[in-house]
Amino acid sequence: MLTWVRKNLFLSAFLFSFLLLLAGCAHGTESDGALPQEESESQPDEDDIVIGISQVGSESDWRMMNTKAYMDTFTEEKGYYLIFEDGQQKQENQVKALRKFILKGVDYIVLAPIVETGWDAVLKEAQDAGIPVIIVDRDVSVEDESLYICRVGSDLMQEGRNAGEWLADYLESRGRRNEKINIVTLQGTPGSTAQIGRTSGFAEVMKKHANWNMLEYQSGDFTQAKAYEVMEYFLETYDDIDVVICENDNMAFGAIEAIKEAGLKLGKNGGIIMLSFDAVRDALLLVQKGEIMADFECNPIIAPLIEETIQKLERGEAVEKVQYVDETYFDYKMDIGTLLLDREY
Ligand code: GYE
Repeated sequence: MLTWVRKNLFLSAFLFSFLLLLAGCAHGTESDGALPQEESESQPDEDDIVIGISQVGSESDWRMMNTKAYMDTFTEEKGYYLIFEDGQQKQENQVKALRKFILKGVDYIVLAPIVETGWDAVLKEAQDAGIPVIIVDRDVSVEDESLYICRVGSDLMQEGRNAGEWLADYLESRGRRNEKINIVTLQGTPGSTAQIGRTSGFAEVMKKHANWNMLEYQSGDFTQAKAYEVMEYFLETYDDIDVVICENDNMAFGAIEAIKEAGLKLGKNGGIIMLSFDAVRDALLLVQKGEIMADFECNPIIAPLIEETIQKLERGEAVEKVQYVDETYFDYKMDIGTLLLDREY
């Protein structure tokens, strides 16, 4: 039987090849700074809308789905010419990509920023070049908010609050309202909105529960492999962990493997209570098994809302500065099997 790590490495490799294939179909995709062959062959049509997308990387199932949605939405048939750049989890690569988009004179820049800070200078360059920038997925923290048109993504702080509220209700329902509850958190990439929002949203609820004891926060960088190591460390260090908060599903996969290897139980019958974020398909299957108790959805399919925004801008209409996608949560009591039937991710 494949272990979770191996299974998901395999899955990631498969998805990665698939995305490479898709990316190959998009125009001008490159990763090493050299102009790819097809870029010299393929040029946008005169009335194409040229969009430069700077993506974070390919660190999680969520990200793979998020990228696929861009490819599916901004197609040639619909009159888009897409330049997709994978930042490989490094801000410097993303800054380089933005400068390249500016040089090329794209019509729109779509930026999924790995972290919130450090964007002022390059966004000013885009503004000076008259190129509208749409911030997607995570947020930026800049002095002058007119440097970008709007942000389209998730209310990541609300996701964190939802997790806290869910835990409070659950503990209450199990008669554990006043018990000391030891918690560890596997955080996402430090300084990313997904980390900041989820951590602080949860912390807000935690303040109302003096008996909740956060033993430690450690980053698993949103990846399964790193989370596996951090969870091993948590288990070696603390012998009474009640709750594990994983700030994304891939980290939950790594943490679950470490917990099982340590011979510990997960779930409602005296096991570790695991909460996660994203609600990708493989994680929902674990919710169904009761290994993840609740998963707070983060919708990766934001491309259609970005397209709607671009179309509004094309018509000269105003757009909302902050636009959130709809999200919900799933827990072990729900009929996951049925809802997976018509869920895309
Ligand atoms: O939760 C995680 C990914 O920024 C919301 O990034 C996104 C997060 C998502 O790697 O899986």
